[in-house]
Amino acid sequence: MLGYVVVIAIAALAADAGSITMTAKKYEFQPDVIKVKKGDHVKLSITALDHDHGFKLEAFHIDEKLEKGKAVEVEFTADQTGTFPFQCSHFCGLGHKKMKGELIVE
Ligand SMILES: [Cu+2]
Repeated sequence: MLGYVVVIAIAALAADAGSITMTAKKYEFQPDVIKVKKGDHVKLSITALDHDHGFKLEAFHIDEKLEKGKAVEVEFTADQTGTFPFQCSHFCGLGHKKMKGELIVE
């Protein structure tokens, strides 16, 4: 019985989290601006299309490698307001340093 209650609670949490689909390719993330509300449980599903890339969102201690063609789930709680940069953290070519975006938490 207790197990059943726990399963329902997890399902409710998952339903609460809006999932954002993102792609990464030379040299951009799409979308490159993400807006969420403070307190949101954010779930990103990121797929690198053309090359291995990386997703680094330092303010939330996230640094994930994105293997080409494989969707990577990144989850965190947006518990602070502000504008936070994210960038590619896996060298992918000449434009690598320009491959970045912003997370806006309102
Ligand atoms: Cu890169």
